[in-house]
Amino acid sequence: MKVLFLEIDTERTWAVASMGPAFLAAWLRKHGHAASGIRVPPDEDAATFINRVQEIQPDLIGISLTTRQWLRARDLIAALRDTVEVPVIAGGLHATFSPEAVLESPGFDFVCLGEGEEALLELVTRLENGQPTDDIRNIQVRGGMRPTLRPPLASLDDLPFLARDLLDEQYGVVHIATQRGCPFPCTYCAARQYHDLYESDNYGRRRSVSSVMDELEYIRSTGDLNYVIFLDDTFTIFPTWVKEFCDAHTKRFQTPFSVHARVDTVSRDMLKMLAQAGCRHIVYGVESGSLRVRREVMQRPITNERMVETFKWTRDEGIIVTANYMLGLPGESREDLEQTLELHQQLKPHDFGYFVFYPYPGTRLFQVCRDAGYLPDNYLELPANHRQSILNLPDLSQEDIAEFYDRFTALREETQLGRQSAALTPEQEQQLVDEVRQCAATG
Ligand code: B12
Ligand code: SF4
Repeated sequence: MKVLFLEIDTERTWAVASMGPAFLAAWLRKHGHAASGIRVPPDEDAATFINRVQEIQPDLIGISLTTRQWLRARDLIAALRDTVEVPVIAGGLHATFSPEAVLESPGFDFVCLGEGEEALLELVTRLENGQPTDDIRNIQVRGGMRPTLRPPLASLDDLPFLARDLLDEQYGVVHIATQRGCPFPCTYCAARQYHDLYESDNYGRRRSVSSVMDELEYIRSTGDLNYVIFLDDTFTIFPTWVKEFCDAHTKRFQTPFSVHARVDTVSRDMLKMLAQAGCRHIVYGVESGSLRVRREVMQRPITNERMVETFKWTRDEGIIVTANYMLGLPGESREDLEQTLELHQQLKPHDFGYFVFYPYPGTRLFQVCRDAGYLPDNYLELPANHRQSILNLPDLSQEDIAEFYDRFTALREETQLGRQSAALTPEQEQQLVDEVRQCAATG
């Protein structure tokens, strides 16, 4: 069977396409099916998109959904199905936690809840053989009941390497996933919700170091391997795994790489080891400068002192450090946001990201916002981005949040200009400022 995956870009084209379809395409190919992907750029109109799909003539369309992608995906699929009679299945976090809303929209026949490899293969096989499709575990059918779930895959080492042709990678910058699931309870995080979906503490799994090394070796032997971005939520959980990884990577590759980490999962020794193994960049989620907000709202009780110390250790090891902040959470005040700006001055990261809070379906804070009446009635019709709040909060107005967002943008302009070692021409300065503003306008 021929499966076509769609990557729906919204306001900007991200440097890498969704990982989910690249996993699924590899799995389908391993089992004898054809799988390909197309990316729908932000400015492509529906007619052009439909023509491109028609040229490929797929037997099934697969679409991976984050909440941000949902509204555009909904419109494009409705337009497609006016012209082309092809079954459509959606998966990913948004579809998993809003299956009914997705299946009520024209053109969507199936939703996959949770991990997709085995479920999609079963659906494809049944469709190919003309068998019924209404009793497949993890697959909810339009108009059907919520399905039961099969257990998560026992070992991630059984997965074939990613189908990189779907990822749209360039310049030998490759993306690797070594784990699924995250053990932490952050209340705003959609990734965390898979643990609750499967009602299991065993959802978290990690590939063996040798499997990761084999994938890197495979990439090197078939193309360019210049930089590796590990897309795991928290690369630094399980210190023994990290040590084994660093030893193996130092011996075999030394390709520069970057990771995401939580401050409370790293030690000075681990940072030293990572730096020696080639780690050039770490992104830490700081989220808020207010310990009260981190403790009471986010369930991230890391102290400011620990953060300042860890940022210093990271810089001392010559690793570029990025901090990520959030603004506009329920229970947050202007004073809390001032504290975030103050903490930023102490952390001194090389760069930072700042994201207006959006309540993702399935998260605990989504529930809090709904129960407290902070969500507007038409929230499903509002764009899910990280630059504009959709909430009606009692202690922080949308104007307050917008004002702080602008202050973060101004601060980032300053940080970026301050990072330059050589003097810039006025044109170069303007270009840098424009880039920061463009990022803020599409964040
Ligand atoms: C890597 C990553 C990225 C990458 C790649 C994008 C991607 N979606 O893969 C980049 C850097 C581009 C990115 C960008 C953003 N991301 Co991001 N990202 C992640 C991250 C850390 C890992 C995703 C991943 O690879 N998972 C591994 C794969 C295997 O899991 P999976 O995607 O769930 O896929 C499995 C199943 O869901 C299912 N499945 C998935 N798709 C499909 C499709 C079909 C047809 C079927 C049958 C099944 C199926 O099968 C897959 C294999 O088992 C997640 C956190 C997380 N752990 O999920 C956040 C996450 C997906 N990102 C998030 C966000 C908010 C963003 C940004 C908006 C952030 C920003 N403002 O900069 C952008 C928007 C991107 C977009 N296109 O909309 C949120 C999404 C929340 C939500 N409900 O929408 C998450 C969950 C982070 C969080 N903690 O809240 N992101
Ligand atoms: S925010 Fe990060 S650490 Fe917290 S649950 Fe999500 S992925 Fe895990």
